[in-house]
Amino acid sequence: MSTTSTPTPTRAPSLSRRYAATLGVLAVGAALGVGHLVAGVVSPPSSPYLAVGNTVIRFAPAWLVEFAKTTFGTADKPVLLAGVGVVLLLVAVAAGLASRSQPRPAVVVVVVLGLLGIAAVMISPTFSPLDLLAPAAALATGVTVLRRLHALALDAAVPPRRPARGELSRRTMLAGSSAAVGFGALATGGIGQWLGGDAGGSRAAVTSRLASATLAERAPAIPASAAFPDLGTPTFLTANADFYRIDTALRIPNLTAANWSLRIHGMVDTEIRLTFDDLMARPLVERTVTMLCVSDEVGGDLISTTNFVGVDLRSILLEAGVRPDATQVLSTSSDSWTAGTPVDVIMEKDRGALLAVGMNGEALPPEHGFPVRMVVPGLYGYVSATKWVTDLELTTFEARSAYWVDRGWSSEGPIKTECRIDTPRADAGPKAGKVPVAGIAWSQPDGISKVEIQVDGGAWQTTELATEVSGDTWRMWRTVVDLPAGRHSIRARATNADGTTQTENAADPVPDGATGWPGIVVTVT
Ligand SMILES: Nc1nc2c(c(=O)[nH]1)N[C@H]1C(S)=C(S)[C@@H](COP(=O)(O)O)O[C@H]1N2
Ligand SMILES: [Mo]
Repeated sequence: MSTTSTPTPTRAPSLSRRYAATLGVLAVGAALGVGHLVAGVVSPPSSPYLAVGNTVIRFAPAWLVEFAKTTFGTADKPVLLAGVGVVLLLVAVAAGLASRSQPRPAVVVVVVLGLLGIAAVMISPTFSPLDLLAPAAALATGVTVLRRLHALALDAAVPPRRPARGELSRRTMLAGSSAAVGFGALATGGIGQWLGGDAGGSRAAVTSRLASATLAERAPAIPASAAFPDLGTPTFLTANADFYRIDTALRIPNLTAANWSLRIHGMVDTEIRLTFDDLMARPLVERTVTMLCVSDEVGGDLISTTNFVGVDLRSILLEAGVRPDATQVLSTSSDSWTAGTPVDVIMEKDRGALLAVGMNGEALPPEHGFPVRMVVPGLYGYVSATKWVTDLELTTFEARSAYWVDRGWSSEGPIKTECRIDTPRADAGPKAGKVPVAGIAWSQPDGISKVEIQVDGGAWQTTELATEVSGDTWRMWRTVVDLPAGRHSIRARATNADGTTQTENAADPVPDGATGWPGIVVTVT
């Protein structure tokens, strides 16, 4: 606010239309530029511009996405991002025009935009707390620029006064500051873009390479009878955005296909180094796998299923020539997380261990390991599923220990036979009479042969199993029970392909996976 008083003001000073609009654009532009720069250093997708753009794309109505795809092809995303840019530009101009005499309306708009940026970053599937830095810096920059330039501009708008000798005229100062802010916005944005690399572009390129690749082996189609989503079980394949996520990464590694490589070394006859192109030049196979986290509690949801596409890991190790005394494949990610996998499990002919590059027809999402992760069906993720994998060392369990093993978890992590009750939900009050009961069960890699339930401590009753897809995936089950009004307890237990029933002993996830029969209590009305 100007403190200069004019002797007889005819009107309160106000900015010209042209400058007011410019001011709005400068403030929003500086905010986005600084946000993009901070994001380039911390985590590229946390750029408020990209975060808002990606959120719009994520929640855009299907018809709009379809229209963008058919009209712009692979340029659909840049076009949508440009659209977001145009909307922001219009909002910035309007905010500026609403603030000719007072900065307040534009400040409110900039704060609201800033909060939208923060919200977009927070609901992104890749969110981690450090990601708040970029939108917060953007908000602070936008408000500061707006207040400062507005004050200067009001000053310059009062009737001209002859500058004292050696003093810059207010108009010159305003023009200089505005130009500096505009230049700064472009420079910070540009540097942020350069620092952030082109992970998004690289992912899109890998997705289109996968779309046109010929697969040497396709996963069998998934019949509709493999899942009962109408009854409340998950869909058979988990959408990438819903796939559970576990990792220690404070920020998602900023890898591209071009800057990725994998070294296979240690107790091998021939060290191998693979670029992403080397990997893609090998036969690509597709495998449907249910992944599970060892931290999953009985009844928990750290379990998901996807169609991975990748390269058979065993064939690569055969080429390297694993020495007979090597017992462990120690895999390391670009952010130095490690997992230790038994060599003999990876080398089982039917195990199907993969270096995966795709998930459900797309490149791996950044938060699931783009560009390459390891996958070993039948083992918990912490001993097998290294994301952003860049190094495989053949060694022994005595010589090296992996991240979670150093923290008290077991060095071996085969997935245990388990099941879960999805329907009825414990908090749902089904109506008395025929009540559907359904859920999932798993026993990788051999599969499930039976799931039984028990109502109120009575006799165990066999349920109907869904069509089996493979032993490496979950299997849904369902039944209907007659329940009178009142409280009822339901328990379930699964039996694997060789006839072993999961243990009743309730155990915590530490050190090698939870056990126990899942149970719910429902109130029937
Ligand atoms: N680089 C890296 N890879 C990792 C982890 C990690 O912390 N860092 N966590 C592992 C664990 S414990 C699990 S359960 C799986 C989870 O994979 P997802 O996030 O794709 O579901 O990744 C594994 N791979
Ligand atoms: Mo895990």
